[in-house]
Amino acid sequence: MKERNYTRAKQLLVAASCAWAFTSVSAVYAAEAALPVIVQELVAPPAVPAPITRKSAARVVVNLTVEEVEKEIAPGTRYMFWTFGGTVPGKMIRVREGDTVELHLQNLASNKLPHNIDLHAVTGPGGGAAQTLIAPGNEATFTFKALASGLYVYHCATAPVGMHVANGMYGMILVEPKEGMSKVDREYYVMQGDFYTNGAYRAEGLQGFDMQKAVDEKPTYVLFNGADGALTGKGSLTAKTDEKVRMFFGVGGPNLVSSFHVIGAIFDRVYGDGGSRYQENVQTTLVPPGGSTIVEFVPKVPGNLTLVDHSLTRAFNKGAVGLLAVSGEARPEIYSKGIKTPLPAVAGAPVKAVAPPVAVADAPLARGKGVFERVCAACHLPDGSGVAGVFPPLANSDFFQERPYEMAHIVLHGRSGELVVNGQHYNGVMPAQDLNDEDVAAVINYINVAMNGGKPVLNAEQVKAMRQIKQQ
Ligand code: HEC
Ligand SMILES: [Cu+2]
Repeated sequence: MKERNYTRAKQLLVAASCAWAFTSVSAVYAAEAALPVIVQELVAPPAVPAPITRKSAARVVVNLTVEEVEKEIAPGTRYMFWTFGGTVPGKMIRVREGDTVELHLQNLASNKLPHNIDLHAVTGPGGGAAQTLIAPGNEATFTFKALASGLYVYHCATAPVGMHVANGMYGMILVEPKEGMSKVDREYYVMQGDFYTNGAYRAEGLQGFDMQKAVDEKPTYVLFNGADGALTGKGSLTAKTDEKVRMFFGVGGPNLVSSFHVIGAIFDRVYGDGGSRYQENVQTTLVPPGGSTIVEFVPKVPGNLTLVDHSLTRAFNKGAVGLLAVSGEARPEIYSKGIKTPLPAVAGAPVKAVAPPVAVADAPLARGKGVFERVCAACHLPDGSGVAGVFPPLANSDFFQERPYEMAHIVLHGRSGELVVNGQHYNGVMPAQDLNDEDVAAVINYINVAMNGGKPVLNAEQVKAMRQIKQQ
């Protein structure tokens, strides 16, 4: 008897909750139907979709296409990337807190593998992974509500997940708070990822994926936006002095944490972990794989600011370098050019090889040698032989010998972007060297004479003239 009553009560409860569920579901559908439909504009990184100006919820339709594409991972080195939208990172999605997102994932028929998407902005098991798992030649549609504002990573979650992510299958979705975000002058979208190729760093030709290196977490490349040099040379980010810059930075991984830093800038605000609160006046911020940060700062003086993972061998030996080229008026009260003078010689101590200016005519090569050892040898090595794939040789350099005179431009203004020396590709960043005209002439002449079998090619007057012309 007791038992039957209990069962009856349960039946009633089920019936009641069904009725409740029915009305509330249809109410929800009615509300959803009323939402304006907006198709998300998708732009290639480092560009970002436009800020949201609307003040109410919408149904945002996102059409993402999974594309397996062979592209350059470094100059002369190719790799088969798996992507969301053809780019690494995948195209950024931008919605408003409370929006309903209708995500269409297409797996192109020309692809070889099944893929899916797990968005960290989703509240619910798997973040959409199960709903969107599809073989090539199919489309999956999945709808979710963006309940919480923040900057979220999305990624493929198809087994082996580490491999899909290592091949470039990640991107970010920004859920703006209801009240919107403060206005800035520039917004950029950068993601770091670790890549595992069969060959060594910058080994030429098409490279395959090395699962063992991935398991050992020993990447060949650590990159911003999927390619060595994606954000240097022609790809450099740009800003003007006093402009407010916002970077949406995330880590796809699959394995390495990033100590994200911009050399020459202090972040005014860091929305740590891509969340709602900000910290002020930050130098370096830690971003885990599958995590993000929003940094804001205002460059005050012109010059190149360098984006790095402050685990520095990743930056200088594995590719995690980018540039923000800042233009504008110099402000010596904030950032001066500096003065360098030799220390007075201590009695009895051996005299340093830096010759005083008056002795130039007598010993120009000695002066050049001194500059070389003090300044250039740190990167190009004391014998000028360079570091394969990273710092080009200055000794016996065909590039140098072709136009030794013009090399002064490189010393004066710095250089980034692709470069071929003795048949080997380089794509690094050489900072402008803060040297006076005599020293620049001396070091170029020294390199040409002592390391390339040439003759002196220029004097301080000519360097002075070259200083006025900024080449790119
Ligand atoms: C912080 C490291 C660093 C320092 C210091 C440095 N260089 Fe470089 N240099 C580089 C890198 C990296 C490149 C390649 C740039 C590129 O890929 O565009 C380069 C390229 C060059 C090139 C053109 C390529 C070649 O091999 O002929 C010349 C010339 C050169 N540097 C001269 C100098 C001289 C002279 C000095 C010292 C006054 C100097 N560099 C100091 C890093 C450095
Ligand atoms: Cu995948």
